[in-house]
Amino acid sequence: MQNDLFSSIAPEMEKIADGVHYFRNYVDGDLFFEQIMEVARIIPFRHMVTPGGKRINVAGTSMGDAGWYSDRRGYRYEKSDPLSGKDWPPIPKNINHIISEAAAKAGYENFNADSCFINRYQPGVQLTQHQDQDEQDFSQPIVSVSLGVSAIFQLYGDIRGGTAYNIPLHHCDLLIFGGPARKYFHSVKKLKTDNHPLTGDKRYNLTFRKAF
Ligand SMILES: O=C(O)CCC(=O)C(=O)O
Repeated sequence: MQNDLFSSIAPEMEKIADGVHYFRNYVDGDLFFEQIMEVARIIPFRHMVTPGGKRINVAGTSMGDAGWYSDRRGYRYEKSDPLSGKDWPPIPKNINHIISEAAAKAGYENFNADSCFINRYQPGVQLTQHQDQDEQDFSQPIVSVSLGVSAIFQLYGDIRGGTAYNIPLHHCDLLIFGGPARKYFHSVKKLKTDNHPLTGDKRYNLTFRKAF
């Protein structure tokens, strides 16, 4: 009986592939969502453009010592917001602690994010296939936290295209990819129209990275 009981309890962390670890319902959603609202109050979400001039449909803002940025000048990290001139709000220590602790559980000791890009998805919005390659040290993982409406995260391999491994990401889930998966191409499928009590029809994703 006891074995049945224990096997029905989901493990805290699931290894999906080499370098890819999934933590279901791991973070305190209210804590992370309040922080997103605070960041957005200081540096509002905006739609950036690609270096080719294409509007990015996922809206973004950042916190940390550096914020990921894209415009006609290219993809890069900026120490302050090029639009307002303001510094990005800092990543609160308690949030960074949660992120570092999860990374350590997945085998990434001493991960200390200096940048967090916050994505906001409206219904119908998708994130096209890309690699995260604007950071300096690829031995550091990417730690991603999802809030609100669920979405399908798609993980490919080192080469663009091919068949994706689909990972459904729900409110409060945390996903880490690093090591051999650090530069895997990935995308997010079109967000379905749905409603979440905390975020309404939106999905938010926080991507913690070591930029410098
Ligand atoms: O929204 C997500 O789950 C992924 C975000 C992402 O891939 C990125 O910001 O590079």
